[in-house]
Amino acid sequence: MEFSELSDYVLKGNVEKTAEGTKWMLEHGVDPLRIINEGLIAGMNTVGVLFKKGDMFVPEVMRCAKAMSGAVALVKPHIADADIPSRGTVLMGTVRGDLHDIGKNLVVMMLESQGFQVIDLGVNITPEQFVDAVVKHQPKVMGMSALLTTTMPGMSETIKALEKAGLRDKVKVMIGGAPVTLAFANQIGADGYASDAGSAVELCGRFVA
Ligand code: B1M
Repeated sequence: MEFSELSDYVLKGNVEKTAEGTKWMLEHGVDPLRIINEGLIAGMNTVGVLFKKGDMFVPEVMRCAKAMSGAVALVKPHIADADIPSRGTVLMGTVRGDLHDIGKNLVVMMLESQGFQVIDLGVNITPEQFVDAVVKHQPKVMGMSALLTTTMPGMSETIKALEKAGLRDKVKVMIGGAPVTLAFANQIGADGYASDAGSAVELCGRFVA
């Protein structure tokens, strides 16, 4: 089984074959991170290209997302290390109006595997919900994900809401998602930007050091 075959199963939205291929790779000792990066994410990247060109439509993309999420759930136990002492709490959510959660879920999984306690608020999270959760959980880091250019302003609004609530200096703000850049993070006053799940873990590590 090659990574390209696994990518192809994701691209075809074949939930069963993606799961079977992932299990096969795990059983044959393939590095779980390579399964995610070179198999599953590679497949989703091609989905993105075809979706943009109008060669794939929302129902098909949803099936691909289902195949990917199912496979990520299979990989998760092979990455998590329950014995690592807690490095602090990270709050995570996808911003208001945005339902994309595959990337966020990968970041959550990687953070948990590296000893962070993660409170995942889910998707479509309003600035008020982020602020309430910061009050309730007092995390060291608050992470916001956005996949749509139209929902990115929700990140800036959430930072303003934190300022208004007098909480801005109590929590580090990390942002990410395909359309997000370091320049945007600087522009809206976030503390950091991560381009992928591994960088998000590194950034959180620096925040809590
Ligand atoms: Co959507 N979608 N989608 N979609 N979708 C995009 C984002 C799009 C780029 C596709 C395209 O046109 N090429 C486009 C956005 C265009 C734009 O904004 N300019 C788009 C669109 C238009 C839409 C709809 C509007 C389509 C419609 O209805 N007409 C609609 C919007 C729904 C909504 O949110 N309100 C929509 C819906 C959907 C589905 C539901 C079908 C599905 C989502 C399923 C789900 O998430 N449960 C979907 C998908 C799957 C995609 C693409 C194809 C793939 C996204 C993905 O999962 N990538 C996407 C195309 C693309 O991104 N190229 C697309 C894999 C994932 C591992 O990568 O999410 O980037 P990513 O996460 C990475 C990094 O970005 C980073 O780490 C992750 C791991 O490496 N990261 C962080 C992410 N969050 C982070 C947070 C951090 C740090 C790092 O700190 C807090």
